[in-house]
Amino acid sequence: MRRVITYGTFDTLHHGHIRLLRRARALGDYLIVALSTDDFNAEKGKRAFFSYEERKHDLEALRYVDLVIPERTWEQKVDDVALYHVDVFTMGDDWTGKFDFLKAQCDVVYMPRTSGISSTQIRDMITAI
Ligand code: C2G
Repeated sequence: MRRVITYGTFDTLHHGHIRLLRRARALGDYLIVALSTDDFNAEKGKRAFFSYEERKHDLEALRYVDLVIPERTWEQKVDDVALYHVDVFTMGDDWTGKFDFLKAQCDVVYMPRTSGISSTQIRDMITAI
C-alpha cells in the first residue's frame, strides 16, 4: 500500500482543495490529511472560519481522504512520515522547496495550485454580502 500525506487548514472547503486531495490520493492508495488545529492556525497567522472539528468532519466525508490527523506544529512532519510509514509527501506548489528535507524519508511532490479560488476570497465574499 502506497501511503500519501498532505497538510493544510482546508477552511471553507472548495474545489481547489478537493482537486488537490483528488490528485494527492491518486499518487498512492491511501491518503492521510494532517489538518491544522485552531491553535496551530494561530501560530501560522491564520484564523479559520470553521473550527478544527468542523473542518475535520468535512474532510472525512470525502472519498479521497482515508485518515485525518491533527497538525499541531511545523516540526511534526518528520515524525508523521515515520509513524505512518508515508511513501509520498505532497503539497500545492505555493510550498515548493519548503519541505525538501523530507526527501530523505519519502518522495516529495509539489502540485500546481488551482487558480482563482482561495479560502480568503470566499471569506471576503461572505463578509461583503
Ligand atoms: N490549494 C490548492 N489550490 C487552492 C488553494 C489551496 O491547491 N486554490 C492547496 C494548497 O497548496 C495546500 C492545500 O490546498 O497544499 C491546503 O491549502 P491551505 O488550507 O491554504 O493550507 P496552508 O494554509 O497552506 O497550510 O504545514 C503546511 C501548512 O499547514 C499548509
